[in-house]
Amino acid sequence: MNQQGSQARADSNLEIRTDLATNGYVHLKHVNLQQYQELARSLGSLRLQQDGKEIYDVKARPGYENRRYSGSCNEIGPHTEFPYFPTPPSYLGLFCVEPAHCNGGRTFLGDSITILDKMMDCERTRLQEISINFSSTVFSNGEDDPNGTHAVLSVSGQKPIVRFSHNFFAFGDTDARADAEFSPPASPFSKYPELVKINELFDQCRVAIKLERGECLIWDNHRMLHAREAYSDQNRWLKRVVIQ
Ligand SMILES: O=C(O)CCC(=O)C(=O)O
Ligand SMILES: [Fe+2]
Repeated sequence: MNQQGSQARADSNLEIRTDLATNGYVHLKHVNLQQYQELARSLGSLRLQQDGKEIYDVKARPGYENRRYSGSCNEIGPHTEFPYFPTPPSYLGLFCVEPAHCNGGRTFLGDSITILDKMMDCERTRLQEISINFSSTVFSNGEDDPNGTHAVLSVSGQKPIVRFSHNFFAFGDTDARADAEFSPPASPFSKYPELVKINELFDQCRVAIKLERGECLIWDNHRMLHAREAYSDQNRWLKRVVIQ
């Protein structure tokens, strides 16, 4: 690579980091898989995902038809990724190999700074006290425990970490079955109105992004909640990175 090329790359990397810090996410167009991976690695180390690899295919596949999960075409409610980890990944990325050629399949992002701003002081305090034993019956990478008890909002570090899982709060599993009963009486949503409020505020403030081929999204997973709309095109194919 010549010096000019590397300078241009450094400039654009700085711009991306600034956008990430300001908006909580970046949506980039005209990137290839290698550029996406390089950018991801410049932000941190890539964590092994449920298939034991650094780059995970978000694509419908047999066995998950009945799950609100990345391996299905189903809707997934607002969540942050891997809330059960002692420290959830800092960033998440999605690169589009094949868009959904149908209605649906948009990725939604909602900023917890905006959401928490619309809540009352007592509700924000309560979120720091609500301790959830998050767990998944699907996730396994052979390294990390898919169980962990954490506050929904932790502010002990340099910047707050939000942990949220509509699937877990409504159905008791971060990768819940699609036919699970909604909000059984003992569910966190039934117990804690603050969680229901976050869910409603997410719907009001979210941005909707339909990824096209060669586009990627990278977002701050401690700050942004994400969700996915149901779709029918089985060929929709994204590549996800989890950056620590
Ligand atoms: O399919 C999507 O747009 C996102 C799915 C998701 O929640 C994830 O891969 O973490
Ligand atoms: Fe997700």
